[in-house]
Amino acid sequence: MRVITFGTFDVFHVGHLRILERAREYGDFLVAGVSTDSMNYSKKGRYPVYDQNERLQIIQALRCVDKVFFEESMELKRHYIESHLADILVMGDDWAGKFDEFSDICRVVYLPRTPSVSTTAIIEKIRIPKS
Ligand code: C2G
Repeated sequence: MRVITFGTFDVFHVGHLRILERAREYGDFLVAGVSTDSMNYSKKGRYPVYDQNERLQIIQALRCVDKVFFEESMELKRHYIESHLADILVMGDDWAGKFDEFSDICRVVYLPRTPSVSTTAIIEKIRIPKS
């Protein structure tokens, strides 16, 4: 079974690791789509802290990830699922219901997010207060 998941994975943390490890357990091949910097800019109005090549390299190096690619647009999800021959789409439950439209071509699974960790919280924690 081939599993696909998507994410920005900026300032990589244990919540990212856990979703990727759990996604991999749903099959025997995990493909991870890493969102591009320009996709982030158009979605959130800001660039990630780590650029897309750094984020891709980190995800690629993980034992639980078999293949990586750049996710250039949210609108291409159906194309990515099909072209990577994915049987199962796994996402964190902050996306619950959002990708149900793809259940005609694959199984769609939402897993609970790891509590108390996020890129935003880490950035806040290390931000040096301006004096
Ligand atoms: N995640 C998690 N636990 C956390 C934080 C994140 O399980 N504490 C999961 C999210 O639910 C998501 C994955 O880690 O499935 C990646 O999260 P982000 O890097 O925040 O990615 P996002 O901006 O949601 O990008 O096409 C969809 C986008 O590419 C998803």
